[in-house]
Amino acid sequence: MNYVVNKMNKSEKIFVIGHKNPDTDSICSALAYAFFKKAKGKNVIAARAGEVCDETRFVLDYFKVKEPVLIKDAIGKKLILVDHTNPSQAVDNVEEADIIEIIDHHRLEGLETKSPLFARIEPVGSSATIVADMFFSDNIKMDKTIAGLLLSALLSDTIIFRAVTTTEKDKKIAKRLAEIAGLDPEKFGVEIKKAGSSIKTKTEREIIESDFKLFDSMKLGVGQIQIVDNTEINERKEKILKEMEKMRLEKNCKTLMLMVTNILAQDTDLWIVGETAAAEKAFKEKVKNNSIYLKGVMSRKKQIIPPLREVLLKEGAL
Ligand SMILES: [Mn+2]
Repeated sequence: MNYVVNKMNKSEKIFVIGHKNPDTDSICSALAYAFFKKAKGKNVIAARAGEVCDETRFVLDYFKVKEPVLIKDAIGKKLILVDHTNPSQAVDNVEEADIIEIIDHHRLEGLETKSPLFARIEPVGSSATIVADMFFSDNIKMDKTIAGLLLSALLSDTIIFRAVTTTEKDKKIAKRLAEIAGLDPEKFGVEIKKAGSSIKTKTEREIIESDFKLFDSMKLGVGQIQIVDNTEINERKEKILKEMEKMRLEKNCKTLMLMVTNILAQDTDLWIVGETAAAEKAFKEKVKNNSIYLKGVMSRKKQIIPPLREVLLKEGAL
């Protein structure tokens, strides 16, 4: 099926578009909302502001849907923004576009528009939740494909209902979408997340560097990789540790860590090379096989760096 191509009057074309570095919510909400507007007789085309990621590729292939058209510049275009409002995340020159609608679930920041607009912003787990709700309340018929796309986006953004942003409304809407699509949300959600977090094609260095931050004053480097199944990465642990030690020397760090974060189990296996004393104090746990297991820990910024910083401050190392 093709939800992208539109044969109506070119001059009235409206693009519905998500943010740059598009995630599954940005792509699938745009596709579904374009379908919704077309059902209401509007000439709306789904667009994207960048390349689709592995997870989204899996979803589009699964439902045999073509990716939305790529837009690199917004000058002079009529746009509906989904899944963002911040101009810094938007397609280039969004200030020069005519924004006629917004559908989003983030806080409002930094956007000015040329004219009054229709905006629907709700504190729910995904933009797809809002789009689905609009289909249901306006009685617009939704086929299996649209339901599947919206369900995928909802499951992706809420990390299969585990994210703190998940609401009762998300769960209710997901149930309805799953019934139409004929899918089991939990099982299908894991498939989506697996497809998006495979490390098969990544080198050890790429795994460590995929989300890596240096904390110069602490002589510390911390990477993070998000996975749904620890088996694959554990099989490569020795090689990854070796590469971590190499990187530690290159970057002149005392300690180098890799957070192996399982987003389903909601835990982190913290892999460590170099000095480990501060980490043992900070997390009140002995390092075994270069790791400390941390239940409930997912955030580097909130749960890893502050306790380490505190220990180093106490010891006068900062
Ligand atoms: Mn979203």
